[in-house]
Amino acid sequence: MQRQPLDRDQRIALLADMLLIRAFEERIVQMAHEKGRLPGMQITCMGQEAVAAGVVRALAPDDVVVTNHRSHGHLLARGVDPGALMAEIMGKQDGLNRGKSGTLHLADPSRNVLMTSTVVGAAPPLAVGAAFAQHYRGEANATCVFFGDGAAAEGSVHEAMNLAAVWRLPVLFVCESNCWAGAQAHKEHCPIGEIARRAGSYAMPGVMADGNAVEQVHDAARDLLGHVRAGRGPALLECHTYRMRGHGEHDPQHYVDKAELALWAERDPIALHAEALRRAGLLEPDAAERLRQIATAAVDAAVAFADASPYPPAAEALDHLYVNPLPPLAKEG
Ligand SMILES: Cc1ncc(C[n+]2csc(CCOP(=O)(O)OP(=O)(O)O)c2C)c(N)n1
Ligand SMILES: [Mg+2]
Repeated sequence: MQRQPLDRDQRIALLADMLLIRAFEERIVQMAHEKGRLPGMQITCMGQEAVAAGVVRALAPDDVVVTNHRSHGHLLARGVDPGALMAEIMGKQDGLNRGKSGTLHLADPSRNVLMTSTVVGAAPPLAVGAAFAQHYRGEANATCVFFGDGAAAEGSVHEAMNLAAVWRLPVLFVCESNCWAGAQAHKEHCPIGEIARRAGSYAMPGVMADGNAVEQVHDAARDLLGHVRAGRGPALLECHTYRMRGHGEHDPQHYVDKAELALWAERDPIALHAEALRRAGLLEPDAAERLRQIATAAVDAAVAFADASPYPPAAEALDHLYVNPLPPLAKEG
């Protein structure tokens, strides 16, 4: 397939996206360890930025995104406002979901981010439903769903792939193979190295990409979306990457081999892409640092916005939970 190469601006935009995600997640890590600063569990995608940036930049605005518990990168790449995201993570009133989601159940209908499901393996069946709606309405767009290598062992994921294939639904399944599912290494929950090979069981294309090489991820996603949009059914993209932090910030990852972590640190997706751009003569020596400062300033502004937002009033606790709320129950007696 003849593919249009990315231009300079697109290649730099991938770097800027990854830098914003990294700056945001670094701040989450910092705040998660400040007592009382953030409520609940904090799960970051540090090290996996190339998957979010590469896949999401290949999507069209009308495409639907469904994601999982490790979702901040997907949302930021999709253009979700960092201030609204930070306020939501803090449980504030001006948060993306009025403080009712926190970090784990995020949605942004204005950007077609349908849902974040923290139930492992629940996102793919939801994506099949969204894709069924697209297909039924005769729309030309697709649904992209992110899930982990651990989730790929859940029955629901295979039912979703099977049904999407039988009905030729426009779903791009994206498996972020980050070598871990909680404290379980890949080989403890998966007998084959490449999850992408399972696509063959559902007669769909399955592609394995280097998940730390943002342009490779982007090109693979774009090619597979071409297949999906042509009405030829779903596709599976597996991105091989590494979870650089514990499962969440409560997890000191004592079970992780330090040498393995160091090896992956050398394959940092941001440094790799910046170096590729420099070698191609597209990035001046201090340009990456300037982009990093812009990302840090955006995160500073997001934190200031979130800090200034109040907590939602208790009286609103049951509001805004449903698109079409049920009528209030009639009082007895
Ligand atoms: C149905 C279900 N089982 C277990 C959990 C607890 N849990 C949350 S994340 C996780 C690991 C998921 O691993 P993976 O799918 O590889 O995603 P990753 O965390 O590596 O991004 C587990 C077991 C859950 N949230 N839902
Ligand atoms: Mg995983």
